[in-house]
Amino acid sequence: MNRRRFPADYIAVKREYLTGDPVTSEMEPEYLMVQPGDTVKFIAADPGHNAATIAGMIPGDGRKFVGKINEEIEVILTDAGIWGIKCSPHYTMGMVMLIQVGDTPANEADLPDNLPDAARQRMLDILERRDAES
Ligand SMILES: [Cu+2]
Repeated sequence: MNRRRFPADYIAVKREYLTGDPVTSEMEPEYLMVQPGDTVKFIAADPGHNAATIAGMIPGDGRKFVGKINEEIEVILTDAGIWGIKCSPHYTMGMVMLIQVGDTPANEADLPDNLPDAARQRMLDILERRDAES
């Protein structure tokens, strides 16, 4: 198992426009591994986005957070488990990421049933890419 661990301040939110293709929205990195109590900073690398927790994807006694659009926020991820993060305006387009807090990798069972289709698909893709890299 050789998963990359990103420094907490690496995380960024961006949106890419591909000529001739539908708009794609993504967060980078899409899968982040940290330890309980680590601080994660969400950087507004491109205007028009935010970072917020996804209901049903906050482990343990973790607290939800909702950044304002273009706001750079720092949050302490207290509880081990899989945190689901979304960009609120582009959630239904699948602009999401996963944060693994602690040593247990995310798997499909961590995804709630009520996710928007594009968000669920993006998360499944994220897990597949992560597995391909390990
Ligand atoms: Cu967005």
